[in-house]
Amino acid sequence: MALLEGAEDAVAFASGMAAVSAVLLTLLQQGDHLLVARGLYGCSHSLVTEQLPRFGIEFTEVDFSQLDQVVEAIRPNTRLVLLETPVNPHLQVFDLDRIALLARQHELLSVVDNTFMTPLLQRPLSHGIDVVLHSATKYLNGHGDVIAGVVCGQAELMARLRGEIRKDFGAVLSPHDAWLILRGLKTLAVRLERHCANALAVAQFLQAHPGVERVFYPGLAGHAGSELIGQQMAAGGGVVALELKGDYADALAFADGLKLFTLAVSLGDAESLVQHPASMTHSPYEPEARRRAGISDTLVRLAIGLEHVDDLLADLAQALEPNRVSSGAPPAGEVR
Ligand code: 4LM
Repeated sequence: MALLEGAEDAVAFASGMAAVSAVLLTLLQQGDHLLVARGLYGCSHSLVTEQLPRFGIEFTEVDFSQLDQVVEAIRPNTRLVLLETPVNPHLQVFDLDRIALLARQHELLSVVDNTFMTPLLQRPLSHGIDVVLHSATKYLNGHGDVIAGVVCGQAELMARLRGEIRKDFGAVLSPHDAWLILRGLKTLAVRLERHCANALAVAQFLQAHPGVERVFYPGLAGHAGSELIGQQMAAGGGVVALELKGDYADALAFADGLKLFTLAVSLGDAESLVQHPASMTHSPYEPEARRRAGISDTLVRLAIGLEHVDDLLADLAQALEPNRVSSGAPPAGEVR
């Protein structure tokens, strides 16, 4: 992973969240403040907004596409910026060159969660970012059967993560899971080609569908930050989000109506997955924070798998047929 990300070293963890928490607990102290992207994965959000404040670490949520607002949010005790790009789940893309420069100018550490891209599509360290991390649960493993995380960066920080933080907090990756990820990495390049090609076809199909209000996919012209494709990102990735025409119940009925897509959180598996951020990955958000992050009740996220694209499009077409009725109650809020 260090070679792929162009880092001095890398450290593996037992989950993506263990990687996120280890980085924040290593780089921040009581009394510090950090800036985080709106729309971060729900558990990263609750780590920052619910857990860290218990240890005297404050945060501000910012829109990293509005750098003047980011600068305004910097305080004397701000130490770090944390973002995903594209950001979970509506896939807004942020300019890493500009964010890394801004962080340097203000003596802030910059941390990028590169889970959605992998180092084959985007290498944040090459843009001047200090630390890059992954949920290896997703594309790096690729088969939906491992939970793991990785952090990449300078040797000194990695030595601290390995020798102190991971040891003392105990989130060690099992050898068998490490082996499965190494096996997954062998096919990462070919899998990503298929994920990205399928995702682009799905995004184009949805964009032309009358039942769809809006499609979010970085590979579509006009998407926020799509000009960074080819510059910062090699392709749009394998995740597509859409807003349906209708309401909360229609979004759930659509997700339930899909037959090939499994209703589940996660992404980067061989199989396509569908999830409803407001009740699943982003349920840890307070409703107001969710609204600010642009996560509406009708937003549905598709993690496009490796199936034949015709099968995916046929499944989407049947689930989007009008007059589908909701099967009832939303999934349990605890499913993250
Ligand atoms: C999901 N995500 O979105 P572990 N960073 C990012 C993520 O999307 C996730 C993690 C870290 C989803 C899983 C339920 C950008 C997770 C956390 O699940 O702890 O390996 O990764 O569906």
